[in-house]
Amino acid sequence: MRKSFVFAAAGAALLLPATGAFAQTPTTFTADLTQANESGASGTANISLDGTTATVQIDGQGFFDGFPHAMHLHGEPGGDNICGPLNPADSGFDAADEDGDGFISVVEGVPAYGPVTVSLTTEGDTSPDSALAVDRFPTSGTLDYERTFELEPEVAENLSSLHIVVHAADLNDSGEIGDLEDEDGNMKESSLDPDLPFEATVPAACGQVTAAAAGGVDTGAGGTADTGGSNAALLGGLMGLSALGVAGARRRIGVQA
Ligand SMILES: [Cu+2]
Repeated sequence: MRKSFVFAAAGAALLLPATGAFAQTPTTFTADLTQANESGASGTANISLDGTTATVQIDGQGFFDGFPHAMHLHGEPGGDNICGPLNPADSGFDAADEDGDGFISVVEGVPAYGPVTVSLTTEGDTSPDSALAVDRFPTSGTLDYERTFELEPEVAENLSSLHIVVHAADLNDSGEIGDLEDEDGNMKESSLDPDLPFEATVPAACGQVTAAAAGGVDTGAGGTADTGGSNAALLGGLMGLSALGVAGARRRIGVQA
C-alpha cells in the first residue's frame, strides 16, 4: 500500500511542472499579414491562447471581396518555417517560382511555409482535411474572422513556428476570380487541381505568428518536428484541397459564368 502511494505521489510531482507551465494565464500571439503575389492585401491576426484553447482574430484589407478565402496555419510545429519569397521583388523569388510564371503557387510556397496544420474555418472541423472547405471560409475583403477552438497540443506549444496564409487573389485585376489565362489562352490551373482556377488557391497574404512581448512566452518545448507525421498532414491537406476544392470551384464558376 505504502509503496504504491509513493509511486503515485512521485508521478504527480513529475507531471506538475509541465502541466503548470502549460496551464498559466492566456498568452497572446500576433501576425502581420503582408501581401503575396502583389495582391495588395494585408492584415493583422491576434491569437489568444489559454492552454490548448485558441481565440483567433483576423482582420484584413484589400482582399478580393466575394470569394472564399481559404486561411490556414501553415508549418511543421517546431520546424523551421518562413513565409518565404512571395513577391517578385523578394530575394529568392526566382528560385521559388519553379515554373517561372511570375507567381508563387500554393505548391511552390509549401517548401518555405510548410504544410497546412490548421484550417481557419468559420465553423466545424479545423483540421487539414478542411483545407479548402470553401463554404466555411470568410468571403469578405476584410476577412472579419474570429473563432475560438481547440488546438492539438503540439500546435499550441509551437504556435510561433507557424504562419498564417490567406488564399485567393484577383491576380489580373479583372474583378473576378478564375479568369486568369495561361499562355495557351486556357484557364490557368491551380497547382493543386487542374479543375480549380489558379486564382482561387494562390497565396494572397502571409504572416509569421509571433509571441507578443508581455506574457507571450514561447515555451519552445517539444520542438522536434515529426517529419513523418507532418508529411502525412501535408498529404491530407492536399487531398482535402483537391476533393473539397473541385466542387466549390465548379459551383463558383457556375455562379459567375
Ligand atoms: Cu494555406
